[in-house]
This record gives sequence, C-alpha cells and structure tokens, in this order.
Amino acid sequence: PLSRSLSMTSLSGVLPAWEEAELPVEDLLLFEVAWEVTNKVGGIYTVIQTKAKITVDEWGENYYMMGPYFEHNFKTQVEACEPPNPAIRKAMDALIHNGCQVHFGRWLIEGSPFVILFDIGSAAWNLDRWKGDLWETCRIGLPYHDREANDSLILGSLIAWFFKELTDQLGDKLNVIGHFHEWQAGPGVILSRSRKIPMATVFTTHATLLGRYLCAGNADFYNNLDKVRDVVTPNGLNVKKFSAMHEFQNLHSTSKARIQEFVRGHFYGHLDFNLEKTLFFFIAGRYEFSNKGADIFLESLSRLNYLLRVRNDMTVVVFFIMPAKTNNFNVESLKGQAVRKQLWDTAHTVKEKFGKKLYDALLKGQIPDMNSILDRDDFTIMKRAIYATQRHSLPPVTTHNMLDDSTDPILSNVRRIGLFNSRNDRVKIIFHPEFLSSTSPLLPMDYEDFVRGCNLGVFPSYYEPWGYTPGECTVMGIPSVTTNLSGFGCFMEEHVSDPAAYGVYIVDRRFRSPEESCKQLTQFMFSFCQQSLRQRIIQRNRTERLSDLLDWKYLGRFYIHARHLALNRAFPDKFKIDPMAPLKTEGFRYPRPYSVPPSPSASIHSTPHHSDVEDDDDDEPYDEDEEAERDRLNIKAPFCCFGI
Ligand code: 1S3
Repeated sequence: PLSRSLSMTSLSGVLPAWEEAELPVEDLLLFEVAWEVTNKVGGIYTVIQTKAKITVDEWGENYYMMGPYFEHNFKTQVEACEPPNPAIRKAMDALIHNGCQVHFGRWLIEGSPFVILFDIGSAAWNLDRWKGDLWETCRIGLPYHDREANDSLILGSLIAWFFKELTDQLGDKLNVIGHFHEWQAGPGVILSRSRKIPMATVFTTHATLLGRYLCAGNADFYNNLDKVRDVVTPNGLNVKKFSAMHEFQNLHSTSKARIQEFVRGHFYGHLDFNLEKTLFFFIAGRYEFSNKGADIFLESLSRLNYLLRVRNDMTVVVFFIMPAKTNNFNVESLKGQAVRKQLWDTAHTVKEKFGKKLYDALLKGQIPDMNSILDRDDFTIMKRAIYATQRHSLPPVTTHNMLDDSTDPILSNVRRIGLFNSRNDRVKIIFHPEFLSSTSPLLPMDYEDFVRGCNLGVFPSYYEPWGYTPGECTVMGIPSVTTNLSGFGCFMEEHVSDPAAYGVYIVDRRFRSPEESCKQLTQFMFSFCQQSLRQRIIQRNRTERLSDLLDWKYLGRFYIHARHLALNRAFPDKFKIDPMAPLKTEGFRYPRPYSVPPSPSASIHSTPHHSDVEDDDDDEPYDEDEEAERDRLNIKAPFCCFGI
C-alpha cells in the first residue's frame, strides 16, 4: 500500500509544490520501452534521454530501459555489464537459449540507466509465427514488406516474451511496470495485455502517427481527449543551471561571434550591412515544409523585408536548418569561408609587421612615421586580398548543392518571394540543408552552440504534438516563436500569464486564417527587431527563467502519476491512489513579470519596456536578479525603476 508521501517541491519558489504518495520502488521494477533507446531518430530520443536522470534518481537499480540492439549504437553508447537482478538475467537467458540475442549494459548518458537491448535480426526467423499470433490476438495484419512494422512486431514479441519469463520467476515478490512509447513499442503492450501477464502497463503516444490518423478521421479528437487519454505528459528537458547567473548570456555572446564569423565569409564582397545591427533568426527540424511552418515563415519574412527596408535599420539573417538531399557543400559557400580566412591572415601578417616596426621605433625612443611604416609590399598584399573579395554573383541562398533544386519547396518559395540576398534586402536567407556539426568545414558548430548564438528561433508549426525546438531555445535563454497548434505552445499559453513577455511568442494558427497568422508572425518579428539591445538582454533573462517550468524535475510528476494510475488499475488492492493528485497543478500560471506594464495598450508587444538607451553592449549581461526576486515574492516593482 502507498504509505509514504512524495513531496515534489517547487524549484524556483514560483512553481506549485505537489504531493503524491511515494511508490515503494524497492518492491517494484520499472521498464521503459522505446524504439529510440540508445537509437537517435527524433524527439522521442530526447524524451527518453533527458528524462533518464530523474527516473534513475527515483528508481535506482530498479529502472531499466528497453529497445532494439544496433551494434554501432551499443559499441559507442553502452558499457556492457551484468544485470544486478538475477531474475532479469534468467529472463534474458530464456530468450538467448532460444537463439535470440539480448544485450545488457549501462547507457552512457546522465543517470547511466540500465538498458536491455534486443537484436531484431537474430529473432527475425520467428516473424511469420508472431504475425500469426498478432492476428489471432487482435486481428491486426501486417503488410508483407513493411520493414518498420515487422521490426516493431519482433521487438514487441521479444519484450512480451521477456516479461512472461520475468513475472513467472518474480511471482508476488516484485511488481512490474512496463511503460511503452509510441507505436513501435505498441505490439509489446498489446501482447503483454492479451497474454494477461501480471504487470501494470502504460502506453505513451507521441502522436506522430496516431494523432495524425485520429485527427484525419472523423473523430472529434480535441473535444474527446478525456476519453482517449488518461494523462497528458508534457515533455521536459534536463535543465542545467550555471553557477554564475548570467553564464548563458556570455555563451550567447561567444556563440554569436562565431556565427558572425561565418556570416562575414558567406556575404564576402556584400558585407554592406552592420553586423552590430544584425539579428540571427533560425528554423530547424525535420524537413516538413508545411507541418513545421516553413511556408508561413517565408511569407512573413518577405513582409518583414519590406518593413525593415522602409522603417528600420536592422538586418536579419535567417537560417533554415532542415536536412534535404544534397551533393555536398557548394563551391561558392566554401569559397566564402576561404576568402574570409585569407583576409584574416592578411590582416594578421600586416599587423605583425606593423607591431614589430612600432616596437623597434619605441625602443629607440621614437614615434615612427605612420606614412611609411607600411611598405609597398604590405599594400600589395592588402590590395590583392581586397580584390579577392570581388564577386559577380549574389551570396548564395543555400550552402549545399541541392539534388532537387528546382522543386525544393524552400528554394521554390525563395524564388517566388524574391529573397535572393541582394544588397537591398534587409532579410538575408541561408538554407543549410543538413543538421549542424562541430566538425563541419563550413559552419563548425553543434546545434546547441548555434542556438545559443542566435537571437530568435522561429517554429510556426501547423502539426506538432509537442515540439522540442522552442523549449530548447527557452532553457538556453533564447526567445522563440511557436504556435497554439503545438503542444509546447498550448502548454505555455496555459501555464504562463504573458508568454511573449518571457520571449515565447505564440502565433494563433488555430482560430485565425493563414493570412492573419502570417500577419501576426510578421508583427512578432518586426517588434522583435525594434527592441533595443538592452531590451533583448532583459528578455533573454526572462526567457531563461522559464526553464524551471520545462525541467523534468517539475514535469516528471506527470509520469509519476501515470505509473501510479497503472499500478492502481493492475493491482487495485495493493496500490491505492488519489485520483485528483495531478489536478493540483492545473490552473497554475507562471506570473507575468512585474516590469511589464499592466495596461493592455501599454503592453501591446509584451516585450521588455525598459530604457530605450542603446548604450549597452548586447553582450553585457543586464542584472535582472532583483526583478526575478520580486516576481518570486510577488512584489510589485516600483514604477520608476521599470517604467513604460
Ligand atoms: C514526436 O516527434 P515528431 O517530430 O514526429 O515526438 C516528439 C517527442 O514527444 C514531439 O516533440 C514531437 O512534436 C512529435 O512529432
């Protein structure tokens, strides 16, 4: 029975504390099953990997993850070891003795969870029999050539088999919870349930396919959500807090400098815009042109270009990081970086010579003649370097040779709206059709560093069950645009009083027409461009403050509740539950920052309304601790301090 009480205290003092009966984890084994355990495909990997730490903290050696075995992943991410629990060893051996390979080890991520990985290929000879079992059980037939479905059936059959062996040995000693993620783990839960294996089960859909099909059918999905889901489990992140409050601002500054270097090279010969007045926007993710909202983003950028040309002196460089089929980097992009490097080397050489001559003169007690300190050769190499920057074409829109250049949706739309990086354009486009890597010869940055260096992430998704990208921006203190058709956007709308004040701009794509959404997105971006340096710093501080809300330390409670619910349904006499427990977080809203003026007309842009003086360097952290403390304690700011 549940006797103790687990108290989840609030992280920042602002978030609500929450209490739920603590599970006797020493009498339980928790298994979490996903195709993406040690196997990076997409967002589910992020869920599994970032959540590991808090789950291990709670469950210790009674927590196991299960997924498919891939030799390369195992060799590079897993440290093989023996299972600590003899019953697990025996269950694995039962499969191994029947010719199916099962591997055990610790996944080398934070928390070092145990993993049990099943070799799909070694069990493929059973496929036809298992297809028959599935058909007999629930009348689901799998298409002959559907590799993904076949693999998921093999994984599910192995896992159900493993659970049968395990629970046979454990008897009443330990109770088992199996938590299955997404359809690839679906056969495992179906078979475990249909075979009446005595265990509690949880299934989490990440809605990629299920959501699409339910929404596309005639189910009134959103109005019947309570009938198909027991618990909505928002996705969290493993938030790392720096010991120095403003470290994330410093990281922004250093990463921004690296992006600026790249931009210097990419726009060589056309660098007639001021990098100090240039903002970096980006969109990143799987290349789903409409689902990810790249369509309305481009349309809004063309309008932003017009507004900046007539009403503002800022330039915006926009990065599209979406992988497409390519034939490597293009020559023009590589040349840009080579030219930049040559200019840098030239400047360095001349500087060295200049410095030495100056030093020698000073040693002799003389001020050198500045007109002759550089000789003809110095001028020659400088002129040659400058000549090398001449180009006869515009800076390229894409960094790679695209295989489908003429039909590619981003490029086709860039052609339609005419954003070709010409001198007059205040919005410049760089399409990098490959995920970023720190070993790239062109833009050697990993994704995290790149995000940190940008000013705004723009993710105007149309279909997005959750969407990690804006959340990742938030925890790094980078403002972002999301929509009320994404799980993240809805969550923010529900739990934050004035999301835009915290640098989370939510485009309404649910109740507005595409044209209206486009106008709203344009307005968000234009207002963002109108902020002063100081306002952007303040906003970044606020954005970063929201990271507590996205931390698994806070959001893990929904998973805990789901497990309680499952145990209660499987073993009602043994596990009691307070059915209202999760509702205690409902209705909570993160308070709006007190520096935002209360009047709706004054807070129309919901951006920080601080002094407009631009004497601050963007890279210099602005101390907003006092404001944070006031928010925490719910004290109103003196008006003069954060005036309108
Ligand atoms: C899904 O991956 P997707 O990009 O197909 O799962 C992710 C993790 O829960 C989620 O963030 C995303 O919205 C879903 O769509």
